[in-house]
Amino acid sequence: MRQSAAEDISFYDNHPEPADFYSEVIEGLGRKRKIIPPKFFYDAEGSRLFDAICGLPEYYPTRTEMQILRDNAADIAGHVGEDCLLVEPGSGSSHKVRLLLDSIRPSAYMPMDISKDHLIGAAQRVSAEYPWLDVHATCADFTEPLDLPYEPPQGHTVAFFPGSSIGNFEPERAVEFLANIAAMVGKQGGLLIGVDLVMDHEILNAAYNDSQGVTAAFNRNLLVRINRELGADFDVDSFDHHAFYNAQESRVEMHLVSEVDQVVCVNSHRFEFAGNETIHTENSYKYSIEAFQTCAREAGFSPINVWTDAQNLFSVHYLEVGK
Ligand code: AVI
Repeated sequence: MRQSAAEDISFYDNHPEPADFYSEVIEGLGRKRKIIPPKFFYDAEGSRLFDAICGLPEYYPTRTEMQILRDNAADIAGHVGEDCLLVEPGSGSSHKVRLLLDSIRPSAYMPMDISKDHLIGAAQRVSAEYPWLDVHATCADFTEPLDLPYEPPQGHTVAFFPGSSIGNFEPERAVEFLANIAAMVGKQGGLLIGVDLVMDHEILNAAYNDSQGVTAAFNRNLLVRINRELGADFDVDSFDHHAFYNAQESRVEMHLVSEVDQVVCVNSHRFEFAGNETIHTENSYKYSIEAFQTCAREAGFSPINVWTDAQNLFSVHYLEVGK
């Protein structure tokens, strides 16, 4: 459904279902190995802490990906081709796309996010900064299959998915997500995606255990949020941040570790923790170039090109549907 949000942008509302925070927390804490999905990190404070993580000296992915985009913008544009509709699932503040817009010169840009107010504000700012660009903001849950609410009169569609957010999906879900994107962009379509590489364990461990404790605060904020929003009584300080690279699974795991035996209530539900028992809060998978290309192929894409930094920390892939 098309609604005009402001003079300069078009707005489409797919009315995404909000996640059921309460049910997912109760279900996750009721498991033998307790888990809480990482999508719940991002309340206002969690989003602020994540932005702070992106600027930390140890957290190399953000600055490395941005440098790759900056250094290769013209070459990337050459592969993406002229006059595409550029769709960005999970666009947030639409920060990184600004590194590409002047080179790619898409016929239209479609930021897509579940948070309506944030989406509209960010889309309006892009529109004001790039007066030549047609902006079509879409409020939708990008993790679900989606038909685009707007199709350009001509040209192909390319999705942009930076930040290695693909790493926070379990591998089977990552392939499913890529297949949804392939269906969304259609036959002539493409995908430009940022993927964190497998590397030296020390660099990875440092990136998720920063010396200022910002990642620890980000992890613990999940419990602060559960206390506030779900009426729980977590003693937040009695849970330690624990993050480490699991080489066998090719992922960084984040956990919250109970320092002592304790009981926590979430509303009327009671959960027992033994000392050292953990809540698994995030997996961040790392892919070699070949491993990611295998996933992309399974999802119906062909690898076209890949750009990396000199230290081989991060990769940006361009994929096209079929071929
Ligand atoms: C959003 N995502 C790609 C980040 C990551 O590296 O997996 C989230 C994060 N967790 C701890 N630090 C950053």
